[in-house]
Amino acid sequence: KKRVFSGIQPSGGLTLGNYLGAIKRFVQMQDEDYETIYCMVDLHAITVWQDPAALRRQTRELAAGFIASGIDPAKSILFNQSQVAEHAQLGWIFNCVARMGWMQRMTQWKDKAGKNSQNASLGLFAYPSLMAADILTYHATHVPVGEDQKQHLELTRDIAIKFNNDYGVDFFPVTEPVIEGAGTRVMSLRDGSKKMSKSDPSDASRINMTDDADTLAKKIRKAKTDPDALPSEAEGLEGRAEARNLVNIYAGLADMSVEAVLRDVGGKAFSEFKPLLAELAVAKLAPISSEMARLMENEAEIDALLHTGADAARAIAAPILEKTYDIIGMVR
Ligand code: AQP
Repeated sequence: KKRVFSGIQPSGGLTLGNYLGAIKRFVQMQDEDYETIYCMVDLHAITVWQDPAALRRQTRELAAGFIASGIDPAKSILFNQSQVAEHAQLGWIFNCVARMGWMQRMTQWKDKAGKNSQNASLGLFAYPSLMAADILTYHATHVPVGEDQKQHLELTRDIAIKFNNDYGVDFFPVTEPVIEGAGTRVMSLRDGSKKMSKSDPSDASRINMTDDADTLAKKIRKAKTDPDALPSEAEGLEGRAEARNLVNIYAGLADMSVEAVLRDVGGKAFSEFKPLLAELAVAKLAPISSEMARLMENEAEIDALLHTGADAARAIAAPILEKTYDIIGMVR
């Protein structure tokens, strides 16, 4: 059976990038021919400092965001990473498989560690190795992610292949990234060359899933654009990063292709297009954010769901970890 695993960090509030790049596809895959496992990767979040109270709130809010977006805990396994110790245990083994040079080439490491990399946490450096463990401790075959995670998924494949070669086994699957649709690369509203991110210091750069209608409309109105009208064909977006981004967002929210959106809005000025985009964003996101707020009123219920999800996840992960220990020669 095809098995999907993917995760999101509770390192802040959910953004439209997380929704269009990841969660929307998670929901679709749940109703396709897959077994689906979705995780709040709290161990990944602490690779940069997290305030404990904020981490707790963000983890529950992320769980609420998943459910409000359509993840059904009866159909998918939904839990937070730290409740299933197998992730960290297999992560250690993969730290011994992966090579320093592989990690040094990761662009997310280079971006997040910045110039002062001596001061970054060891966990931030090893992030992709733990991510490989997240996926492979379930023998997941498919991983839906945004474009920015492509390099980490290639590294996951390299780790699986090296492990299998080192030990002469055919044990870990070589996973397929699932990077599809218009929303796989949602960019900052202030800079079309930067990805929209939870941790961007400028709130105006992103759309949060919890933004109210007025805030949403204002952010879209102020989004950076160029002075030209929208083209009627996709080639006309070449070299127009901000225009392309807003059209992609529209396409992602409306479940349309970029070509179909441009057939409708080609020739319009941004002053006409932006209100249409704002109206669509409010229509799609307001029901999700109000459902999130409702779910957040009952934290005990969220915690219980995550606990149940963790039990189900562990039931898959534990035998795979045991077999891994056996392959590498650990006495049980
Ligand atoms: N801008 C984006 N466009 C499309 N997909 C995106 N994703 C994130 N941003 C975009 C996808 O969301 C999933 C979860 O990401 P994450 O929370 O694990 O980490 P991230 O990619 O580092 O996301 P952020 O928002 O930028 O968080 P911070 O600021 O904490 O690093 C992934 O599938 C990702 O591709």
